[in-house]
Amino acid sequence: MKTILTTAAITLAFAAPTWAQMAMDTDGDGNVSMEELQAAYPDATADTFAAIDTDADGVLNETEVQAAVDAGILPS
Ligand SMILES: [Ca+2]
Ligand SMILES: [Ca+2]
Repeated sequence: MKTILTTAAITLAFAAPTWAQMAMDTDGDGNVSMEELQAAYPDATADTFAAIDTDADGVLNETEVQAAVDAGILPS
């Protein structure tokens, strides 16, 4: 039973950044737009968005959001 609980806790920890992305992606297209970022984080600026959008395609994918959470740019 203890092993099952530990595994569940680890799975939850790894899933958290994905939840952050899905919470922000309000139109469900799989990416977070500037508008969606600012809806979740009103203090986010265009500079913040550009810092997270490392491939500069104008939207934030799951990898970019997770990197931003890991770097402390976005709260997890
Ligand atoms: Ca979206
Ligand atoms: Ca991007």
